[in-house]
Amino acid sequence: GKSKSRSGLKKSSVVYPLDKIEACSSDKDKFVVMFETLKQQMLSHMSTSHEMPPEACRWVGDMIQYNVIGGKLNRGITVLAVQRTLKSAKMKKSCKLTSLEVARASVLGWSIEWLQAFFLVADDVMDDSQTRRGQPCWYKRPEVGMIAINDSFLLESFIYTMLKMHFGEEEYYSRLRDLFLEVTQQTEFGQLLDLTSQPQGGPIDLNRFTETRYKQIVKYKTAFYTFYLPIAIGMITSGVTEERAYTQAKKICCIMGEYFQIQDDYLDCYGKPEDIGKIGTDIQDNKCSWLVVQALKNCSVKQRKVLEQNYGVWDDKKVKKVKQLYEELQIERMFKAYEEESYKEIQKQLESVRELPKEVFELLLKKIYKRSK
Ligand code: DMA
Ligand code: MG
Ligand code: MG
Ligand code: MG
Repeated sequence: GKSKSRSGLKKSSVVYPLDKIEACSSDKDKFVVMFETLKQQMLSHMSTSHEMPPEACRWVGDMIQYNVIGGKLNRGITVLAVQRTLKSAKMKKSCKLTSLEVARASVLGWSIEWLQAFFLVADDVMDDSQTRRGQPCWYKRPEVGMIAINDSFLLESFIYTMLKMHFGEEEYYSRLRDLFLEVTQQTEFGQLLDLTSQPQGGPIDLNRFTETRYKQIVKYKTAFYTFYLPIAIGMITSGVTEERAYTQAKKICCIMGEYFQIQDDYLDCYGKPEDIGKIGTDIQDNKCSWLVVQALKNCSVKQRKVLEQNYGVWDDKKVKKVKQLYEELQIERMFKAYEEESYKEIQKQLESVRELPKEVFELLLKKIYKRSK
């Protein structure tokens, strides 16, 4: 039959492992089942539509396995939860998703996980990181090195292969694709602000670590792809068309994203590597972290000098001095207080949600509140 479109992507022949999905009880297990199918589809896209030799396919298969798997999958699984919540709201009773609905929502969930893998592979190169998800960063592997840069591009490109393969015929296809493109660009703007918050090579300018700058960095580098994207995807595929609903979702997601990145900054310094799967680098990397912004807001002239002389250097002794200063200023206690307060603030904001069921956001909030990884 007509199994190939003009672009060479197989569409009407797309098959979903529905039996395997039905055999799983949890969302997470169902979601994971879909991974193997997608990986195989991307590999056969390479070999069948683009004449890539077996060794190239093997490289990409290993690369996908290494970088897409191993995270918490919160973003991906959220797409399933949002889909179910919006279906229930539409039917005015609580309902389940069919296996086909689960499979298709999982493709979109995995697209976010692929996007995240793309960002992380590149982020680790740029941040000089050593480990990620409890293993060496991809670029740190001797056989990889700077090939990691092209691998990150490939991870991104597969998102659009998956979207077209599975959703190319939907009327909301272009809206979906534009959302991914837009969120990717926003995240890259955020990375730009993150990477250029200090002048390269020059002396450190602590005046640039302001609360305003901080908020802008985290909104762009984290909030859009972590919170807005999974929710907006669920909304698009559920047929939500009122712009007001998207605006409201964006607002709440930005507040939650700020909270989430402040946790990430806290964990960079105080998290256990065995919990967070990575070794912190924010002090060495001269990052505009929430911790340094708080330290600057509360330090004496003398303490500011300590920061000036020790922040932003790959030297364990200097890192230790910065951490000692954080001790003196009780930054850890300030974080705990912030966490409580922010949680209450988010719940207050949720009270005024009208355009969407509150559960959409509550599910996400429950997953991240007081997280240790
Ligand atoms: C996270 O920044 C943002 C993106 C887009 C990956 P980060 O460098 O703080 O992340 P991590 O702490 O995981 O390296
Ligand atoms: Mg990083
Ligand atoms: Mg970074
Ligand atoms: Mg971090």
